[in-house]
Amino acid sequence: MINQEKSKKEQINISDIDDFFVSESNQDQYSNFYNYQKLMAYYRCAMMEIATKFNVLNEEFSLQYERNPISSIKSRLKKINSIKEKLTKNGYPFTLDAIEEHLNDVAGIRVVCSFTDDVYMLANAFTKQDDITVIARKDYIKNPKPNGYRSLHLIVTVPIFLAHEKRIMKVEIQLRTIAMDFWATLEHQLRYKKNVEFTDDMAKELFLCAKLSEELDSKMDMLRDKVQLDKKLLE
Ligand code: 0O2
Repeated sequence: MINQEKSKKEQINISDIDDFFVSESNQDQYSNFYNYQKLMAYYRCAMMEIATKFNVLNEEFSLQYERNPISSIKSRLKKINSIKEKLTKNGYPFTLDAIEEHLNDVAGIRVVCSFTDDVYMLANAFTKQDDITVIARKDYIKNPKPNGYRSLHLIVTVPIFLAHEKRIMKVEIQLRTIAMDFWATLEHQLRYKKNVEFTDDMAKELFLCAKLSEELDSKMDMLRDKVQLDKKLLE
């Protein structure tokens, strides 16, 4: 069974949008508040759609090979302050249109896989689906970031079907192995520790840890091949 973490619903108050939506000032504050909540609900629906697609692929694969390619699926919705910060940083107004047009990562799904090959197998099976459109693909596994970060990132659109309309929503998907996830989670915690200077030596140590995690993935891939883990149950 996949360990699935649901994104917690952010509690926002009307005062949180006091200074927002400047260019939508023809609307009253309550409409803005309601419309913001509605847009966030659409993003949550899009995350559910994507998570279901990966759950289905996992189910099919586990029937054929008696193992789960997915270890966990996590989803998160970007917080209102981070949304505002990112728009402001990139010179956009804080409006609903700007959120939809200029932000790719309001809805984020992280799929943690067992082996590196599973990342590519799942990404290929997923992006082939005819309701998915790939907007961008960044392969930080083949080309890791200078600090050692590895993951496969996809920005996609997916339709959501509401009672009276169909909406096309953007979602950022990060696919990575357990080893990649372990490194990225701890690196994030260490790098953003408040009141502690992150030195060059620490960055070097982390880079070496990233290399170790890469080695670990390669060794696990070799072992999987040796035990012929992915021999089909029924040919
Ligand atoms: P959060 O809270 O996880 O969302 P972007 O800023 O997204 O428009 P960029 O920088 O080209 O453009 O995006 P990229 O490189 O695809 O990275 C986006 C996300 O990948 C980040 O989101 C992180 O989640 C993850 N990520 C990228 N680089 C690193 C890294 O070096 N270490 C770790 N731990 N995670 C990384 P956010 O918005 O930074 O944060």
